[in-house]
Amino acid sequence: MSRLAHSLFHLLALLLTPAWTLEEQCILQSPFEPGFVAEGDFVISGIFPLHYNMEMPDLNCTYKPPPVQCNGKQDISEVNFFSLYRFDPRAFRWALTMRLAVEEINSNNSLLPNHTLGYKIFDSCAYPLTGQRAALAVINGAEEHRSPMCAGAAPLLAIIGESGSAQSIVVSRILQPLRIPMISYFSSCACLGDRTKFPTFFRVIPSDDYQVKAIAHLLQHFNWTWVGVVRGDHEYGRFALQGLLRELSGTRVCIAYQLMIPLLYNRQKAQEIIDIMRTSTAKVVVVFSAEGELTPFLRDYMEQNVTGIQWIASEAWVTSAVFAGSQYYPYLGGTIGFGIRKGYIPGLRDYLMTVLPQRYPSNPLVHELWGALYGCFSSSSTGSTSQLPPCTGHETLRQQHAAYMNTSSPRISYNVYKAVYAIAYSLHNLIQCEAGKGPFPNSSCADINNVYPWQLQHYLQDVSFNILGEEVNFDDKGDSIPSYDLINWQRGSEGNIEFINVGMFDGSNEAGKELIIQDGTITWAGHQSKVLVSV
Ligand code: TCR
Repeated sequence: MSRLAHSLFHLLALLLTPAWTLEEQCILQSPFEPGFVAEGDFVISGIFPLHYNMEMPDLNCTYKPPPVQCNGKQDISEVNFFSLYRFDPRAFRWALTMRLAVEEINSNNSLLPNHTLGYKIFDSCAYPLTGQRAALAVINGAEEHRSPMCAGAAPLLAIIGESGSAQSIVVSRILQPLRIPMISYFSSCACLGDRTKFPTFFRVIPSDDYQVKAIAHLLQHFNWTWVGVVRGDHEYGRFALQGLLRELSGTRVCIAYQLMIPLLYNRQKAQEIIDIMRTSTAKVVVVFSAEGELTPFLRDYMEQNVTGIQWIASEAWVTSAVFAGSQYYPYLGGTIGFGIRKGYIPGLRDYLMTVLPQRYPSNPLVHELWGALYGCFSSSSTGSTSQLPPCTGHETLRQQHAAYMNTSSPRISYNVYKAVYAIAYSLHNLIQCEAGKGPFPNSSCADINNVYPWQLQHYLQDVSFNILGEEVNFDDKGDSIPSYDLINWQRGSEGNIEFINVGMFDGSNEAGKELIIQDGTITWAGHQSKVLVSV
């Protein structure tokens, strides 16, 4: 095993292994990787899908199963660097955005004055099982740190995470007995809005209940009568489809077919889906999927030269930079869908520029980032036994990761940013509590030296603040304000795809007035300016 892979394995094992002794847990309060842990008066955790290649151990029980690893074997059908490491620079950007927000808050004298936020960042590997292990690692010791053995260590108060809905469901169930609030940056499944099942769950992304409403309005607006639906094999896909069926019942729109891309990608199944899409007269297809699972499907779809489909993209892929290359335009041009609001985070780009291997020589994640971005191994200090060539300084940014540095209008990073601020404002309100006028029994306030997560949750529920011109608050289900941009995939000057705003959906407007469409500005599938008929 290369030194890089070895140290990475070590880090992940450290992050993911829940079986620490109490003594070790105390030690973990000190930074285990410079840059990814910081002490503070109030500690929050972030869980991000930094890798996306979980390897399931063989469970035939003839020998002790090894631990699940985040960085599994490569897929031999796609031998390239990308599949070798399965490191997601975009998720790393989200993690860095959390760190930037914490640092900003700590240097802000009017928000949370005289107190500091600390953080710990964990990798969930983008799967429910590994997300579960990350959650166990996060909370391991969350209670024990209140014990005298770990005196002085600040307890964990909240979690920024998880990513996908399936992961958040698992993590939320684990946090529930400890009453630790979590704020997800992109779990949008309507199922998570059930407070009886997920009492500590909050999110800074609208529930898909609003998105399916918006899509149903859109289908009716363009008089499409027959549409197909394709979805991923997870809660997000399942509930979104259910919601869309609910919204369409009683309307003129009918579902021609409902198909599922299997979680473990299977070419034969994909072929069946492609054949149905090709032969059906319904040419409008709504796809509820994340970009990762859609990538192999679209590769197979494009290989067969199928055209004439008008795609309706779900929010998770409607602004996917990975599909923006010119080779996609003949197949995906004209796609339309609802995207969450973007925001410009001043300072994010400069901040990302400071994350250099020279600056963090012992941080394996930074080396991985470099490998993923430039395809070279950057460390001189560890002696390169990596499978990558050493960096010469003349590499160019790999195209599939160019989006890492594109910080002009982030959506998910912006959500992470808002989530951290929501916690900071809540803590700020908590420490401003006036003795005798507090919200707790006998009008008491929280003890600032021993704040409990449920006390923070009380303030989180009521928090309301303005950030970069946008109002942030949560309704009684922990949901945030439902507002989307309507996005259309148009041809850019270099033949590439550009994501153009052609309207909006504001779920807080009165019924019938939520959707605003600039009809004339839309480009349809096949580079047409006239809307297609789907019967
Ligand atoms: N909710 C999806 C996951 C997801 C996503 C995204 C992933 C959403 N938006 C953007 C990557 C980028 C919407 C879920 O599972 O809930």
